Amino acid sequence: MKIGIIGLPGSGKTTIFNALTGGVAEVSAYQKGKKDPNLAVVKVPDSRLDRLSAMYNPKKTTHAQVQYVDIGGTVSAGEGMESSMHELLRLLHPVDALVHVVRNFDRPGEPPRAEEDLDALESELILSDLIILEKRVERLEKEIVKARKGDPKELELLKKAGEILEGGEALRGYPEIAQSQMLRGYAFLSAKPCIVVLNTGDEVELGTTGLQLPNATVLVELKGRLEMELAQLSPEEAELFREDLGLEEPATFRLIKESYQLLGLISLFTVGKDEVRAWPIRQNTPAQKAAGTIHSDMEKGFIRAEVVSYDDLMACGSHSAAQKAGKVRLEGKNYLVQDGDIVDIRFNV
Ligand SMILES: Nc1nc2c(ncn2[C@@H]2O[C@H](COP(=O)(O)OP(=O)(O)OP(=O)(O)O)[C@@H](O)[C@H]2O)c(=O)[nH]1
Ligand SMILES: [Mg+2]
Repeated sequence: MKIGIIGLPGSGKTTIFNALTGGVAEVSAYQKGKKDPNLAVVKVPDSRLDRLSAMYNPKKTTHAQVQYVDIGGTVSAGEGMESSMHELLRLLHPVDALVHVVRNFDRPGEPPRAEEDLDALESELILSDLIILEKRVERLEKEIVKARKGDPKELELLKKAGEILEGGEALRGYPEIAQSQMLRGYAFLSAKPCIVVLNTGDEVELGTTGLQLPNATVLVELKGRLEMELAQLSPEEAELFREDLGLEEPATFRLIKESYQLLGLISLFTVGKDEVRAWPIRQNTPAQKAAGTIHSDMEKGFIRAEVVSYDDLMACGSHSAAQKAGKVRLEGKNYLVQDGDIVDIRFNV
């Protein structure tokens, strides 16, 4: 599961990336001509996992993970746009969702223009999709008429998508199109789920910038530079600063949690003396398939899943107490795993 960080040049993508990862990737790289994306795997914070870990005291605690790619110097309109768009497409093709960073801090001589910046890049995503789409429609129409190959259904969907894009809207708000298997291969950028990150300067109060969000996006506002600096301190130091600033948890936690949700992921837990672990699975995954996330043998030889919900386990205080209270269930292969289920797979190979 990979998330691409995009935004106009200098909007703070690498700063946010560093805040997410506690890393020290070089900021302002675009001006220096660096093009290689920064890549990092980030743990998904989960207080439930922490409490389970305290209950079982395992040798190892393993969080679910999300990957972030920071793509340096994303397109700006005008000269060279076509080639930078091409490069952008190549880099963004494999990502599952987008984090769109918008500058909301002063730059010498350039006060923030969050709304305009947001619209500018959103329009470029739409335009880029439209270019791909029009070429494809043209070819498909010819194929269908001349050679009687090519799928008319695909053409119909593409035309529908074209109308939406021409109306200036992203495809992500239209599940029929954004989630269509038939159109998957095109990897339309505006069809990818998207979080808008408003990167607010230290001197501006959070929540005071009005912003009209594009269709079907989620907003997370944070102070990127401050968060980056905090992420680079030791946990003890960071905690002290946070207390001083009246911050409860890193703002990036919300961003990571939102991205996890945006990807349609929920967590199931496995617990034991060796390891307590959160596993990312897609919403509405049946138990047998979910078992395959843990180990392919568990899917193949699946018999039953022993399940207790996180809330029931915590309310009862221990697994055996939950069992006595009748809260531990045996579920079959078609049971849809719920977020926070603690699962023990019985299998036989
Ligand atoms: N005041 C302030 N400055 C910031 C903030 N975030 C980033 N900056 C500054 O803005 C400049 C650009 O930040 P980067 O994180 O490199 O931005 P970027 O989007 O990765 O830039 P490119 O990769 O060059 O497109 C740097 O000088 C940062 O220190 C912020 O929250 N507040
Ligand atoms: Mg950068």
